[in-house]
Amino acid sequence: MLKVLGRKNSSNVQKVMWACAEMKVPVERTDIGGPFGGNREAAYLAKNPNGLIPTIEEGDFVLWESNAIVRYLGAKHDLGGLFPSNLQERASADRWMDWQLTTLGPTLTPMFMQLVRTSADKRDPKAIEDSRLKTADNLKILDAHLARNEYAAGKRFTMGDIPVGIMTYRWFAFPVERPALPALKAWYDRIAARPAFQEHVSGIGLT
Ligand SMILES: N[C@@H](CCC(=O)N[C@@H](CS)C(=O)NCC(=O)O)C(=O)O
Repeated sequence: MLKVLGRKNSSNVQKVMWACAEMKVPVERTDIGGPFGGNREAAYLAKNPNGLIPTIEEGDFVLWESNAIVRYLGAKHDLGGLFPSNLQERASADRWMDWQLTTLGPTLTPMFMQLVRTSADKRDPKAIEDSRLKTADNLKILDAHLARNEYAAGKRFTMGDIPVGIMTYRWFAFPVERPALPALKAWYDRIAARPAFQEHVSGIGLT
């Protein structure tokens, strides 16, 4: 069975778990990282020299980088579905996956670390506000796209919705002021109705 190494409240582990649940791929997940530790030990570093989660194992095959894992599993188990076979649809999905890793994630992560992983007395209000403003600016870009497209890659749910879907869950769960982004909210409501999202993202909550 496919092994997933990583704690279930990591956004990057959630990408893999959500994708597997969408495709009904059975998974054996082991808690690694955060309070569970294990990710700096030699045995883990031999699999993933970054010391980060997630890592997957399929027999002798080991893979890290969450979006690469989602692409690999999608191509293997749901070609033409979660992993589009149409090249333009696939490139659109890839684009939003890359944008989450390079653009949206780095602006939202400081706010997450402050509001969720830092005790109230140690928080830095300026870091939260900077992160809130930059994230809102980025989400305006996604909102404008979703005003013209039902999903990240166009007309249907694909792997392109997964990384941005998890970031958007966090954005709506934070106790902060948010600009009205109606297309983002309508898309998010469609995503949030999916049982696999409820099991692996919203059901886990902000922890
Ligand atoms: N680009 C990597 C980033 C992985 C990453 O930063 N993972 C975080 C959790 S979301 C991590 O391993 N943090 C250390 C820990 O959990 O102990 C990916 O997408 O897989």
